Amino acid sequence: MSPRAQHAGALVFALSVTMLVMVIGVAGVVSLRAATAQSVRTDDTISATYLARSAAVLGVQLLTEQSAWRSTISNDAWYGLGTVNGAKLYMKAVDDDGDLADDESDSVRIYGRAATRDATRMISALARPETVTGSNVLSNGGFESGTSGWIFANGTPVLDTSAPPEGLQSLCLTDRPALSMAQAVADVSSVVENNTEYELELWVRFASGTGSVDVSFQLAGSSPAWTQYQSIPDVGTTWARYTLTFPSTGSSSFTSAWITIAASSGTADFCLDGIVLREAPTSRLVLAAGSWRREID
Ligand SMILES: [Ca+2]
Ligand SMILES: [Ca+2]
Repeated sequence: MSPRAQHAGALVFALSVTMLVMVIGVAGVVSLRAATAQSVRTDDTISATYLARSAAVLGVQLLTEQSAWRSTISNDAWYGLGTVNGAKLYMKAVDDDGDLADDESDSVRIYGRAATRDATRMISALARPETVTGSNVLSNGGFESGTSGWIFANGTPVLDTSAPPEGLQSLCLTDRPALSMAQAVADVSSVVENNTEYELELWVRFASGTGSVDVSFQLAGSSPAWTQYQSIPDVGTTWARYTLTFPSTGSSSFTSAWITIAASSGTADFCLDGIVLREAPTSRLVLAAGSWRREID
């Protein structure tokens, strides 16, 4: 059975020669090339074995880079990865239930296959999805260092030690003028990156009544302009924690980046604490240790 070549549009593998060589280097093919005592045929067989393993590793890496891979590739279908030293490399993903897309938490078995001049080898390993959560990039989001790192508008910043939801103090904007948006602004120019989804978490409350809180994330100097808004309605007087997700920052360069947290109405004291900005959780595939299996072609 020869591997079934898939239509190029089905899976766009951004495969670079550099990446391929890097992965194959990890698998040890480079050192094998020095084994000159081997007969050509034996060398070819060993190369095919290592290249098959490399194909599986490369397959996992390529799938991880494509967030929608579960719906863009077919279960148990071979995809070509390219040719290295005359060997053709392929990979496929197999879900035991036959459906890659029905459950993102399903493990899949990744197969790598290499066909050299005189040998074809196939090897597989189990790949488990793992959620990766970014680290906080915002400084002093808990106001434990006072107002350091923050700029405020339309209100007087006052540190409040009475009942902070995190740490020893929160921050309230008091003496708010009517019909103005009280704002807490953080410069995140040096910590945010392009092509990244972020999420912002915060504790928020008003001293009285209810109101909405608007959070904007702006990349200044980008073209086209990039500003995203998220609104939290009905914030009350009890501390509540919210998580807001922002879409990818895109590829346009920017000169500065700003997070603005604003109370849009009323004059009640507006209080914040525990503000965290981090990369939104992403899912990646991780090869399970000890799960490699030689497959019979
Ligand atoms: Ca499934
Ligand atoms: Ca705090």
